[in-house]
Amino acid sequence: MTSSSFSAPTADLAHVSVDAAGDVSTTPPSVTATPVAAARDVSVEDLAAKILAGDRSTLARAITLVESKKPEHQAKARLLVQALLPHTGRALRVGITGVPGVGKSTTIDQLGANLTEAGHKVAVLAVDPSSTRTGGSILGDKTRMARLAVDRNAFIRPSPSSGTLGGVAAKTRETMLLCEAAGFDVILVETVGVGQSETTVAGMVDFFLVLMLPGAGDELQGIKKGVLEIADMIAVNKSDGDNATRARAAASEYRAALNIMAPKSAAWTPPVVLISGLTNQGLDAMWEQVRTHRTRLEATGEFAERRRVQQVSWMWSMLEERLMQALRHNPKVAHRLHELEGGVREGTVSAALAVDEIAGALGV
Ligand SMILES: Nc1nc2c(ncn2[C@@H]2O[C@H](COP(=O)(O)OP(=O)(O)O)[C@@H](O)[C@H]2O)c(=O)[nH]1
Ligand SMILES: [Mg+2]
Repeated sequence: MTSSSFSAPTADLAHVSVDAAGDVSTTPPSVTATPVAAARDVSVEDLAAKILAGDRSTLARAITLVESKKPEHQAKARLLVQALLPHTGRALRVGITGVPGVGKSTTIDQLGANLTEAGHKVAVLAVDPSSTRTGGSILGDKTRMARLAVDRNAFIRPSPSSGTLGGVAAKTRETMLLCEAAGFDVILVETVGVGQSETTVAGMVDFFLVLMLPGAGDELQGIKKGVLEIADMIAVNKSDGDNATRARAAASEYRAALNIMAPKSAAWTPPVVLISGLTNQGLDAMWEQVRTHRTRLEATGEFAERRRVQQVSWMWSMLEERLMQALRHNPKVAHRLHELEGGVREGTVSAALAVDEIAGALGV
């Protein structure tokens, strides 16, 4: 990468704008951009400088660049992220999951408000590949996060509205880095308790928080063992009013369940806490646990090691995605892929033979 590539303007980019809902629109050059404006708008150096200065609209526009499918936008986004890399990594990254209705948005809104009140800058990102199908649940979430939505020290960004989980996750990671460069020191990544997305989010954060509903017995049966394995803390939400007793019972069942599992780290036993996102009860104590976790794992070196491991696995998953894309578009094999897949589906070609032919055509 040369330094000149940072300032090379791409005319195309100057005309991309983002509306309030985060949608991208492209307008003809004659309407929006003078050549001067174009140069100003597209220079990676300029974007980087404005992001570092905490300019929110530039941050929003840069995230749109990251989310764009156009190869030239992606290339620009990569340069931008690379340029900002030295200014990233200072935030505490927390993933939050739980079934729909458990109170993620309510809790994030209250927790976020507590944190900005204490002087933090909070970015809320979402990884929700299902939002493609449901038409963007986060728009509803934004109204649920009424306080943060109007808080100058908070920034809410919905999940990218299309793509595979891998694609959405890659964009969320880069968005996280941009937010860090813009001065956000707490990143909350919300995800739904569906399929692989929890593991994916756990793989990009320092701390993974699982929200549970009050109620024991039956509900405990429904817990996926996998989510307990990746949880750094369980918070039983809605522990208010009539729920208080049931919440305590649930908490002891979760504690028992966690007790029989090998902890991820010798320095940290995942606690089970009782909270109410609605009434703000227990949220300070919950956040204190997040901070204690960081202090303890920094002392053992695990905190930094976890990030290093995450970065390397990020590299490999991006590489895999890129290689698969190249494979699908490779003229030597593209036409055969479909036929071979059909053969494997019908049972006329063995999977191993199909792989042999494809790999052979690629010379690997
Ligand atoms: N009683 C009570 N209700 C809550 C609490 N947190 C959320 N809720 C309610 O539960 C419903 C779902 O909350 P929401 O934050 O949208 O859940 P999400 O789908 O996990 O984001 C809403 O009606 C909230 O008002 C809580 O701590 N106590
Ligand atoms: Mg929600």
